[in-house]
Amino acid sequence: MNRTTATRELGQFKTLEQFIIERQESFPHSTGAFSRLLRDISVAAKIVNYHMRRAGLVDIYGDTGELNVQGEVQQKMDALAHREFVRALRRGGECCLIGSEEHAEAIPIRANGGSDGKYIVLLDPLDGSSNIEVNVSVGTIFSIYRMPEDHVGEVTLEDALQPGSKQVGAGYVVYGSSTMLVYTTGNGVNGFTLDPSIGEFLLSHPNIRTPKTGTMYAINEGNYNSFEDGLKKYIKWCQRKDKATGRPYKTRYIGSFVSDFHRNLLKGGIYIYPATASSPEGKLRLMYEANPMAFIVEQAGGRASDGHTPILQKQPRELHQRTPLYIGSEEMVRTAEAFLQGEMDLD
Ligand code: AHM
Ligand code: MG
Repeated sequence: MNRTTATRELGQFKTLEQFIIERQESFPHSTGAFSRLLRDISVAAKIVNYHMRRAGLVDIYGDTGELNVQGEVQQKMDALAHREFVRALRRGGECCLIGSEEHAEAIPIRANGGSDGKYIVLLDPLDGSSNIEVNVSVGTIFSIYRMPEDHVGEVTLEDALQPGSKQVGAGYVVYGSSTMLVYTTGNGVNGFTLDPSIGEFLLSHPNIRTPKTGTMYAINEGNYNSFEDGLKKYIKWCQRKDKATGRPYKTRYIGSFVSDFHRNLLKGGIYIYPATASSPEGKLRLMYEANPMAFIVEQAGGRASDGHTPILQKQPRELHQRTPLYIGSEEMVRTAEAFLQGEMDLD
Protein backbone atom coordinates (compact mmCIF):
# COMPACT_ATOMS: atom_id res chain seq x y z
CA MET A 1 0.00 0.00 0.00
CA ASN A 2 2.76 2.42 0.94
CA ARG A 3 4.60 1.63 -2.25
CA THR A 4 1.65 2.87 -4.31
CA THR A 5 0.73 5.81 -2.08
CA ALA A 6 4.30 7.12 -2.38
CA THR A 7 3.65 7.86 -6.03
CA ARG A 8 0.16 9.30 -5.57
CA GLU A 9 -0.47 13.00 -5.43
CA LEU A 10 -2.09 14.50 -2.35
CA GLY A 11 -5.25 15.48 -4.19
CA GLN A 12 -5.93 11.85 -5.07
CA PHE A 13 -6.54 10.89 -1.45
CA LYS A 14 -9.90 11.09 0.23
CA THR A 15 -9.81 13.17 3.41
CA LEU A 16 -11.29 11.85 6.65
CA GLU A 17 -13.97 14.51 6.42
CA GLN A 18 -14.96 13.51 2.86
CA PHE A 19 -15.00 9.86 3.89
CA ILE A 20 -17.22 10.55 6.92
CA ILE A 21 -19.66 12.64 4.85
CA GLU A 22 -19.90 9.97 2.13
CA ARG A 23 -20.65 7.29 4.73
CA GLN A 24 -23.21 9.54 6.40
CA GLU A 25 -25.03 10.11 3.10
CA SER A 26 -25.74 6.39 2.84
CA PHE A 27 -27.89 6.72 6.00
CA PRO A 28 -30.85 8.84 4.82
CA HIS A 29 -32.10 9.70 8.32
CA SER A 30 -28.72 10.66 9.67
CA THR A 31 -28.60 14.03 11.43
CA GLY A 32 -24.84 14.35 10.99
CA ALA A 33 -24.29 14.34 14.77
CA PHE A 34 -22.06 11.28 14.70
CA SER A 35 -20.01 12.70 11.83
CA ARG A 36 -19.51 15.88 13.80
CA LEU A 37 -18.44 13.87 16.83
CA LEU A 38 -15.76 12.09 14.78
CA ARG A 39 -14.61 15.40 13.42
CA ASP A 40 -14.28 16.78 16.98
CA ILE A 41 -12.16 13.78 17.94
CA SER A 42 -9.93 14.21 14.90
CA VAL A 43 -9.40 17.90 15.69
CA ALA A 44 -8.29 17.04 19.24
CA ALA A 45 -5.96 14.38 17.81
CA LYS A 46 -4.34 16.99 15.56
CA ILE A 47 -3.80 19.33 18.51
CA VAL A 48 -2.26 16.55 20.62
CA ASN A 49 -0.11 15.59 17.64
CA TYR A 50 1.08 19.19 17.32
CA HIS A 51 2.23 19.22 20.96
CA MET A 52 3.76 15.77 20.71
CA ARG A 53 5.90 16.73 17.73
CA ARG A 54 7.48 19.50 19.84
CA ALA A 55 8.10 17.36 22.93
CA GLY A 56 11.69 17.91 23.98
CA LEU A 57 11.63 21.54 22.86
CA VAL A 58 8.92 22.79 25.18
CA ASP A 59 8.18 21.91 28.78
CA ILE A 60 5.87 18.94 28.29
CA TYR A 61 8.20 16.10 29.22
CA GLY A 62 7.98 14.46 32.60
CA ASP A 63 5.30 14.12 35.21
CA THR A 64 2.88 16.60 36.75
CA GLY A 65 3.68 15.49 40.30
CA GLU A 66 0.13 14.10 40.56
CA LEU A 67 -1.17 10.53 40.57
CA ASN A 68 -4.10 9.62 38.34
CA VAL A 69 -7.10 7.59 39.44
CA GLN A 70 -5.16 4.35 38.92
CA GLY A 71 -2.47 5.58 41.31
CA GLU A 72 -0.07 5.95 38.38
CA VAL A 73 2.17 8.95 37.91
CA GLN A 74 0.47 11.38 35.57
CA GLN A 75 2.67 12.62 32.75
CA LYS A 76 2.31 16.22 31.59
CA MET A 77 1.29 14.92 28.17
CA ASP A 78 -1.45 12.76 29.77
CA ALA A 79 -2.94 15.87 31.33
CA LEU A 80 -2.59 17.88 28.14
CA ALA A 81 -4.20 15.19 25.97
CA HIS A 82 -7.07 14.77 28.45
CA ARG A 83 -7.70 18.52 28.45
CA GLU A 84 -7.68 18.79 24.64
CA PHE A 85 -10.07 15.89 24.08
CA VAL A 86 -12.49 17.12 26.74
CA ARG A 87 -12.35 20.62 25.29
CA ALA A 88 -13.01 19.47 21.74
CA LEU A 89 -15.91 17.24 22.79
CA ARG A 90 -17.42 19.94 24.99
CA ARG A 91 -17.15 22.54 22.23
CA GLY A 92 -18.60 20.17 19.61
CA GLY A 93 -21.78 19.57 21.60
CA GLU A 94 -22.51 16.03 20.37
CA CYS A 95 -21.27 14.29 23.50
CA CYS A 96 -23.17 14.15 26.80
CA LEU A 97 -20.71 12.18 28.94
CA ILE A 98 -16.96 11.59 28.87
CA GLY A 99 -15.08 8.89 30.76
CA SER A 100 -11.30 9.31 30.76
CA GLU A 101 -8.41 7.35 32.20
CA GLU A 102 -7.16 10.63 33.60
CA HIS A 103 -10.29 11.48 35.59
CA ALA A 104 -11.78 9.50 38.46
CA GLU A 105 -15.43 10.32 37.75
CA ALA A 106 -17.36 10.37 34.47
CA ILE A 107 -17.66 13.96 33.23
CA PRO A 108 -21.17 15.07 32.23
CA ILE A 109 -21.28 17.65 29.42
CA ARG A 110 -23.98 20.22 29.05
CA ALA A 111 -23.68 21.48 25.50
CA ASN A 112 -24.32 24.95 24.08
CA GLY A 113 -27.83 26.15 24.82
CA GLY A 114 -28.46 23.44 27.41
CA SER A 115 -29.36 20.60 25.03
CA ASP A 116 -27.33 17.47 25.60
CA GLY A 117 -25.60 15.55 22.85
CA LYS A 118 -26.57 11.92 22.49
CA TYR A 119 -23.16 10.22 22.49
CA ILE A 120 -20.98 8.92 25.30
CA VAL A 121 -17.22 8.91 24.70
CA LEU A 122 -14.81 6.86 26.80
CA LEU A 123 -11.13 7.36 26.21
CA ASP A 124 -7.54 6.84 27.15
CA PRO A 125 -6.26 10.26 26.03
CA LEU A 126 -2.65 9.13 25.88
CA ASP A 127 -1.80 5.48 26.18
CA GLY A 128 1.79 4.46 26.86
CA SER A 129 2.75 8.00 27.83
CA SER A 130 5.80 6.93 29.84
CA ASN A 131 7.35 6.21 26.41
CA ILE A 132 7.25 9.81 25.19
CA GLU A 133 10.51 10.86 26.77
CA VAL A 134 12.36 8.20 24.81
CA ASN A 135 10.65 8.95 21.52
CA VAL A 136 8.59 5.77 21.34
CA SER A 137 5.13 5.82 19.73
CA VAL A 138 2.12 6.44 21.93
CA GLY A 139 -1.58 6.66 21.18
CA THR A 140 -5.12 7.75 21.98
CA ILE A 141 -7.92 5.16 22.24
CA PHE A 142 -11.64 6.00 22.10
CA SER A 143 -14.94 4.19 22.40
CA ILE A 144 -18.34 5.64 21.47
CA TYR A 145 -21.79 4.65 22.73
CA ARG A 146 -25.22 6.10 22.13
CA MET A 147 -27.27 7.16 25.14
CA PRO A 148 -29.58 4.28 26.08
CA GLU A 149 -33.04 4.70 24.50
CA ASP A 150 -34.77 4.41 27.88
CA HIS A 151 -32.64 7.11 29.48
CA VAL A 152 -34.44 9.65 31.70
CA GLY A 153 -33.11 12.54 33.79
CA GLU A 154 -29.48 13.45 34.35
CA VAL A 155 -26.78 11.59 32.45
CA THR A 156 -24.79 9.40 34.81
CA LEU A 157 -22.08 6.77 34.66
CA GLU A 158 -24.79 4.08 34.65
CA ASP A 159 -25.64 5.16 31.09
CA ALA A 160 -22.08 4.38 30.02
CA LEU A 161 -21.84 0.94 31.60
CA GLN A 162 -22.82 -0.90 28.42
CA PRO A 163 -21.08 -4.01 27.06
CA GLY A 164 -18.62 -3.43 24.22
CA SER A 165 -21.03 -5.05 21.75
CA LYS A 166 -23.15 -1.88 22.07
CA GLN A 167 -20.38 0.43 20.82
CA VAL A 168 -21.37 2.47 17.78
CA GLY A 169 -17.83 3.55 17.03
CA ALA A 170 -14.27 3.02 18.23
CA GLY A 171 -10.83 4.04 17.16
CA TYR A 172 -7.31 4.93 18.00
CA VAL A 173 -4.67 7.42 16.98
CA VAL A 174 -1.07 6.29 16.87
CA TYR A 175 1.50 9.06 17.12
CA GLY A 176 4.35 7.19 15.50
CA SER A 177 6.74 7.70 12.63
CA SER A 178 3.61 9.12 11.07
CA THR A 179 0.35 9.91 12.85
CA MET A 180 -2.56 7.66 11.95
CA LEU A 181 -6.21 7.54 12.94
CA VAL A 182 -7.89 4.15 12.59
CA TYR A 183 -11.58 3.70 13.30
CA THR A 184 -14.65 1.56 12.83
CA THR A 185 -18.36 2.16 13.06
CA GLY A 186 -19.16 -1.53 12.63
CA ASN A 187 -18.76 -1.48 8.87
CA GLY A 188 -15.09 -2.39 8.44
CA VAL A 189 -11.94 -0.63 9.60
CA ASN A 190 -10.29 2.28 7.84
CA GLY A 191 -7.00 4.02 8.51
CA PHE A 192 -6.05 7.63 7.77
CA THR A 193 -2.55 9.11 7.82
CA LEU A 194 -2.09 12.71 8.88
CA ASP A 195 -0.41 14.79 6.22
CA PRO A 196 1.26 17.49 8.29
CA SER A 197 1.71 19.80 5.31
CA ILE A 198 -2.04 20.24 4.77
CA GLY A 199 -3.19 19.22 8.27
CA GLU A 200 -5.61 16.56 6.99
CA PHE A 201 -6.05 12.88 7.77
CA LEU A 202 -5.99 11.10 4.37
CA LEU A 203 -7.41 7.65 3.67
CA SER A 204 -4.22 5.60 3.36
CA HIS A 205 -5.39 2.20 4.63
CA PRO A 206 -8.92 1.46 3.34
CA ASN A 207 -10.78 -1.60 4.61
CA ILE A 208 -8.07 -3.04 6.86
CA ARG A 209 -8.18 -6.83 7.27
CA THR A 210 -5.94 -8.45 9.84
CA PRO A 211 -4.14 -11.72 8.92
CA LYS A 212 -5.80 -14.88 10.30
CA THR A 213 -2.51 -15.78 11.96
CA GLY A 214 0.91 -14.25 12.42
CA THR A 215 4.39 -14.86 13.75
CA MET A 216 4.66 -12.23 16.49
CA TYR A 217 3.59 -12.29 20.12
CA ALA A 218 3.63 -9.29 22.45
CA ILE A 219 3.66 -9.80 26.21
CA ASN A 220 5.66 -8.50 29.15
CA GLU A 221 7.56 -11.72 29.77
CA GLY A 222 9.21 -10.24 32.85
CA ASN A 223 5.99 -11.26 34.62
CA TYR A 224 6.37 -14.90 33.47
CA ASN A 225 6.64 -16.37 36.97
CA SER A 226 3.19 -15.12 37.91
CA PHE A 227 1.42 -16.30 34.72
CA GLU A 228 -1.14 -19.08 35.10
CA ASP A 229 0.04 -22.51 33.90
CA GLY A 230 -1.92 -22.49 30.63
CA LEU A 231 -0.31 -19.20 29.61
CA LYS A 232 3.17 -20.40 30.54
CA LYS A 233 2.61 -23.40 28.27
CA TYR A 234 1.31 -21.21 25.45
CA ILE A 235 4.46 -19.05 25.63
CA LYS A 236 6.62 -22.16 25.51
CA TRP A 237 4.56 -23.37 22.53
CA CYS A 238 5.19 -20.03 20.74
CA GLN A 239 8.93 -20.55 21.26
CA ARG A 240 9.07 -24.11 19.94
CA LYS A 241 10.32 -24.77 16.44
CA ASP A 242 7.61 -25.82 13.97
CA LYS A 243 7.84 -25.23 10.27
CA ALA A 244 4.12 -25.45 9.49
CA THR A 245 3.13 -22.63 11.86
CA GLY A 246 6.30 -20.56 11.41
CA ARG A 247 7.47 -21.08 14.99
CA PRO A 248 9.40 -20.02 16.93
CA TYR A 249 7.41 -16.79 16.83
CA LYS A 250 9.11 -13.46 17.34
CA THR A 251 8.67 -11.50 20.57
CA ARG A 252 7.80 -7.88 19.88
CA TYR A 253 6.81 -5.81 22.92
CA ILE A 254 6.93 -2.05 22.67
CA GLY A 255 5.11 -1.50 25.97
CA SER A 256 2.78 0.92 24.23
CA PHE A 257 -0.49 -0.92 23.64
CA VAL A 258 -1.64 1.17 20.67
CA SER A 259 1.67 0.59 18.88
CA ASP A 260 1.80 -3.13 19.63
CA PHE A 261 -1.84 -3.47 18.55
CA HIS A 262 -1.37 -1.44 15.36
CA ARG A 263 1.63 -3.53 14.27
CA ASN A 264 -0.23 -6.78 14.92
CA LEU A 265 -3.36 -5.53 13.15
CA LEU A 266 -1.39 -4.87 9.97
CA LYS A 267 1.11 -7.75 10.13
CA GLY A 268 -0.65 -10.42 12.21
CA GLY A 269 0.14 -11.31 15.80
CA ILE A 270 -1.19 -11.55 19.33
CA TYR A 271 -0.99 -9.05 22.21
CA ILE A 272 -1.47 -10.40 25.72
CA TYR A 273 -1.79 -8.58 29.04
CA PRO A 274 -2.83 -11.33 31.44
CA ALA A 275 -3.60 -11.34 35.13
CA THR A 276 -0.30 -11.07 37.03
CA ALA A 277 0.74 -10.98 40.67
CA SER A 278 0.80 -7.18 40.71
CA SER A 279 -2.32 -6.80 38.50
CA PRO A 280 -4.61 -9.72 39.41
CA GLU A 281 -7.39 -8.39 37.11
CA GLY A 282 -4.95 -7.62 34.30
CA LYS A 283 -3.63 -4.12 33.72
CA LEU A 284 -5.59 -2.73 30.79
CA ARG A 285 -8.94 -1.05 31.26
CA LEU A 286 -12.04 -2.71 29.82
CA MET A 287 -13.99 0.36 28.79
CA TYR A 288 -11.47 2.54 27.04
CA GLU A 289 -8.64 0.17 26.09
CA ALA A 290 -9.92 -3.39 25.62
CA ASN A 291 -13.44 -2.69 24.28
CA PRO A 292 -12.56 -0.25 21.50
CA MET A 293 -9.62 -2.39 20.32
CA ALA A 294 -11.80 -5.52 20.48
CA PHE A 295 -14.42 -3.83 18.28
CA ILE A 296 -11.73 -2.83 15.78
CA VAL A 297 -9.99 -6.19 15.72
CA GLU A 298 -13.25 -8.08 15.22
CA GLN A 299 -14.24 -5.73 12.42
CA ALA A 300 -10.88 -6.49 10.79
CA GLY A 301 -11.40 -10.27 11.13
CA GLY A 302 -9.49 -10.84 14.39
CA ARG A 303 -10.46 -11.86 17.91
CA ALA A 304 -10.35 -10.52 21.48
CA SER A 305 -11.10 -12.21 24.79
CA ASP A 306 -10.03 -12.28 28.41
CA GLY A 307 -8.89 -15.84 27.78
CA HIS A 308 -12.37 -17.23 28.41
CA THR A 309 -15.05 -14.66 27.52
CA PRO A 310 -15.13 -12.46 24.41
CA ILE A 311 -14.26 -8.91 25.49
CA LEU A 312 -17.30 -7.41 23.77
CA GLN A 313 -19.65 -9.57 25.85
CA LYS A 314 -18.35 -8.47 29.23
CA GLN A 315 -20.78 -6.40 31.28
CA PRO A 316 -18.83 -3.52 32.84
CA ARG A 317 -19.36 -2.71 36.51
CA GLU A 318 -17.27 0.43 36.72
CA LEU A 319 -15.53 2.99 34.55
CA HIS A 320 -11.95 2.05 35.34
CA GLN A 321 -12.46 -1.71 35.49
CA ARG A 322 -9.51 -3.81 34.34
CA THR A 323 -9.49 -7.00 32.34
CA PRO A 324 -6.97 -9.59 31.17
CA LEU A 325 -6.62 -9.22 27.41
CA TYR A 326 -5.78 -11.62 24.57
CA ILE A 327 -6.20 -9.80 21.26
CA GLY A 328 -5.09 -10.10 17.65
CA SER A 329 -5.11 -12.66 14.85
CA GLU A 330 -8.00 -15.06 15.27
CA GLU A 331 -6.03 -18.34 15.13
CA MET A 332 -3.42 -17.13 17.60
CA VAL A 333 -6.00 -15.95 20.13
CA ARG A 334 -7.93 -19.23 19.79
CA THR A 335 -4.75 -21.24 20.39
CA ALA A 336 -3.92 -19.20 23.50
CA GLU A 337 -7.50 -19.76 24.76
CA ALA A 338 -7.17 -23.50 24.12
CA PHE A 339 -4.05 -23.61 26.33
CA LEU A 340 -5.74 -21.58 29.07
CA GLN A 341 -8.78 -23.82 29.04
CA GLY A 342 -6.72 -27.04 29.07
CA GLU A 343 -7.80 -28.08 25.56
CA MET A 344 -4.21 -27.94 24.29
CA ASP A 345 -1.00 -29.00 25.96
CA LEU A 346 2.68 -29.22 25.14
CA ASP A 347 3.57 -32.68 23.84
P1 AHM B 1 -1.20 3.41 30.54
O1 AHM B 1 -2.60 3.45 30.06
O2 AHM B 1 -1.07 3.89 31.96
O3 AHM B 1 -0.23 4.10 29.61
O4 AHM B 1 -0.77 1.87 30.67
C1 AHM B 1 -1.03 1.02 29.62
C2 AHM B 1 0.28 0.54 29.04
C3 AHM B 1 0.10 -0.06 27.68
O5 AHM B 1 0.26 0.88 26.67
C4 AHM B 1 1.21 -1.07 27.63
O6 AHM B 1 0.96 -2.11 26.73
C5 AHM B 1 1.26 -1.53 29.05
O7 AHM B 1 0.76 -0.47 29.84
C6 AHM B 1 2.65 -1.86 29.47
O8 AHM B 1 2.64 -2.32 30.79
P2 AHM B 1 3.91 -3.05 31.42
O9 AHM B 1 4.96 -2.01 31.60
O10 AHM B 1 3.40 -3.61 32.71
O11 AHM B 1 4.33 -4.14 30.47
MG1 MG C 1 -3.62 3.28 28.66
